[in-house]
Amino acid sequence: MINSFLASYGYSNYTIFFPDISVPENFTAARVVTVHKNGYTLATEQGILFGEATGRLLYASSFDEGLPQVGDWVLVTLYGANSPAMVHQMLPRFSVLSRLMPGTKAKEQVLAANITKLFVVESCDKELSINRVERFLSATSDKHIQRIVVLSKADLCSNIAERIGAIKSRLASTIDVVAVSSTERTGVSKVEAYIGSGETAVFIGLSGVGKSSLINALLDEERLKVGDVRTADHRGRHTSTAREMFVLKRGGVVIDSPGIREFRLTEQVEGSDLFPDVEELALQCKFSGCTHTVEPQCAVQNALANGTLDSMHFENYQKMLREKEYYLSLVDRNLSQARKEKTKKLFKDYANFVKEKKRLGEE
Ligand SMILES: Nc1nc2c(ncn2[C@@H]2O[C@H](COP(=O)(O)OP(=O)(O)OP(=O)(O)O)[C@@H](O)[C@H]2O)c(=O)[nH]1
Ligand SMILES: [Mg+2]
Ligand SMILES: [Zn+2]
Repeated sequence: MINSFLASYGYSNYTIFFPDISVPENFTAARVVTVHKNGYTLATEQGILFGEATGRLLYASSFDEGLPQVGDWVLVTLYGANSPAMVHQMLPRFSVLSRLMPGTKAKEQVLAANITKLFVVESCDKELSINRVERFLSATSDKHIQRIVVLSKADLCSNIAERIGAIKSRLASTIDVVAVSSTERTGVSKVEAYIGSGETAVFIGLSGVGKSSLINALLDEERLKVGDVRTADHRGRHTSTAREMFVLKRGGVVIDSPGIREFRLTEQVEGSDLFPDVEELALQCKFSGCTHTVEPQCAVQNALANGTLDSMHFENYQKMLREKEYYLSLVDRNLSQARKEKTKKLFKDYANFVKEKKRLGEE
């Protein structure tokens, strides 16, 4: 019998993908709800508990599949409400949402694990960018993850049908498009209908598009902090700062995430018309490959120091450059091969763990 609290976090759904999963005696399965600096918020059969990774897990993860992320199922030992649970082993993942770490070729960063739905949120209070929608959609092509486009803030535009039509005509017919207004609560139930009991959905999109507002509407309570109109200005100040998981009343799990923009295409960075001031300054740096960080006689650093260059503006420029690197690393690397190897490795690790515990139990 699966514990009902774990079931509400999708454990039954998970075991459909891995029917042979076995939990050694004295251990129990738990799901990572949030990742903190020093540990995890876990959904366990005793409710929500704080958990810490064992030294063995920390050691093992530093050079292979990485540490558990939001959505991961793990094997834990519980010590009651007043002591942290110990996280011993990650269980295999049936799907991941990941990105390559900006600026590195080899490192993949898992954003969420064991998900079945990906909602790409694009807001209607701005000009529609189908390119951007496509880039976010390209975050995964996992066959276990259905992708849906959400046009948010439908109350703020008058041409919603036109926008839906424009997106539909560009995208594959397998990708649905729904319009919602979280403030007027229209279309919210359409989103909810995609998230079956035991399923896990992730919401991604630029900062300020209304991801947290939509999740609040789905939860029917103001659980998540929402950005005020002034700060939601797409300049990199995120209201949500962590990926976090919530259970819907009618079943199903949703993961909120901070706004991300890493699926930007390189053409938009090169020859971008957004940063002519920085580009011009960069031409005046003493060294041609100047990174504008530690080099002497750097025109950019000088301009920042005397206030003629806005530091927020420059930060944004640097961020865009990192994204360009990221994009370049994406196109020349066989990500799916690396992913397959990782999945295999994780499964082997888990199987070894179970075998070892079983042997110890028999001794
Ligand atoms: N008019 C209108 N405003 C909305 C709607 N949904 C969200 N907003 C507003 O948009 C702003 C940003 O909303 P958030 O939900 O914080 O956006 P977010 O995508 O979670 O942003 P980050 O956490 O920074 O990634 C807030 O001021 C919301 O009140 C909507 O349906 N209609
Ligand atoms: Mg948010
Ligand atoms: Zn410089």
